[in-house]
Amino acid sequence: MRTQVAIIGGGPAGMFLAHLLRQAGIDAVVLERRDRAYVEGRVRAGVLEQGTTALMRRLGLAARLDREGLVHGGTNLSIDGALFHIDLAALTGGSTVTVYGQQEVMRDLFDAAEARDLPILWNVGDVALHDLDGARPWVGWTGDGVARRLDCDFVVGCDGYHGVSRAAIPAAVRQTFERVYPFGWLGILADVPPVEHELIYANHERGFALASMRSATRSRYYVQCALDEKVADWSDERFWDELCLRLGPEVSARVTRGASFEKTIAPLRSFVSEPMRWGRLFLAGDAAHIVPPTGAKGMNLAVSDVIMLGEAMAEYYGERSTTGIDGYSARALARVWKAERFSWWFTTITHRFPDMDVFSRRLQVAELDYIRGSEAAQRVLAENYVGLPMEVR
Ligand code: RFL
Ligand code: PHB
Repeated sequence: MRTQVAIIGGGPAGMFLAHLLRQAGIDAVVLERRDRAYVEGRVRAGVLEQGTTALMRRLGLAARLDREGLVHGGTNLSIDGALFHIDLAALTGGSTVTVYGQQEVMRDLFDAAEARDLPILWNVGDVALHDLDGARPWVGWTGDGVARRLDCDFVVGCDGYHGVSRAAIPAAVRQTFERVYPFGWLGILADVPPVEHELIYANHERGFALASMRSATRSRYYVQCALDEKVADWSDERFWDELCLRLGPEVSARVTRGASFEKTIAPLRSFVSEPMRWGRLFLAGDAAHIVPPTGAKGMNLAVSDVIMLGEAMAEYYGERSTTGIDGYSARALARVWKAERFSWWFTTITHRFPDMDVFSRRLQVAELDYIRGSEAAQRVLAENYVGLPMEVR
């Protein structure tokens, strides 16, 4: 079997890239370790930047997004129960974000892939990348117990943080940068109306909380928890009590409680692996970098990576120019590090750190109070939150 671009992983990075390449007339095959139901079932991102929604429109994937997505012109911060609003649209000259779950994005990507006959190989095992430093790379894998081979011009590793692609770059070439945070997020989904029509990022003495949503009737809430805690320790009642404490009496009086139907704990991490290209291998999305979810940047970063890579490949096949692919790593990393910085900063001002003394707490409170009172500070937050430009050259 032969194709132009072998894409490892059928998450947001891999599937957006597959659609971008198809639009540019480039052949690609996606190799995904799991099945469609599994990938579509993962409850993850909730907030799309304008660059992401624009790409969905450009790829003809936005019919449902335009009907069901919740456009937010603002967001809220809260400090020890006192809420204040950040008018994202007014501060950024009209930019908004859209609440539309990653599960919905995946469904739209897969439905369109089926309609357009984009080749996706499901349940592939033992993916191994070969001859990446030569002109004829190939991917080996097993399907139905049989060893198989895909020859290609390029391999793109879109296989997430736990994938195999990153490790195919020799250790002598690869540099990694990492911060692991001493806490996680416990998240639930419940079919109850959201407490507020926009999100609330809450810093409370007891820890961070986030009020988000998936629709007018489905809420997504998170509370910061210790890393050694177990989901089983958190009954729904305990979760709602803790959430309400952290949101403060005024907001929590409006919280509608209900049975949760999803409850998971996710660790928080900042991580970057450089470079994002080695020979004929390119990395995109979580395979190359992770951000803590506080800034809602993870999936959006995967999208900006593949926009850059899609342009670079179109240049290569269209004009036989290697300028784009040669510049990909530096160009992508410049944007990645800005999102890393923002996500790290937003996490540090909103979370309770175990080693925090009174001085650090006072600084945190002062920083949030400064944001509340300063339009300049709010603009910096807003510009980053709605997303830095995803350049289309
Ligand atoms: P993914 O989604 O991990 O997809 C990788 C795919 O590769 C497959 N795979 C393999 N396939 C073949 N062979 C192998 N050896 C393979 N190994 C792995 C996997 O099965 C999978 O299908 O990476 P991708 O595409 O880079 O996308 C990244 C995003 O999923 C991620 O950044 C976001 O979910 C992060 N995230 C958020 N992002 C946002 O933009 N906004 C948010 O509001 C937001 N909230 C979140 C989040 C992530 C969270 N968790 C649980 C980590 C909230 C949470 C709680
Ligand atoms: C979510 O709705 O899952 C969500 C929203 C905002 C974030 C992270 C997650 O910053």
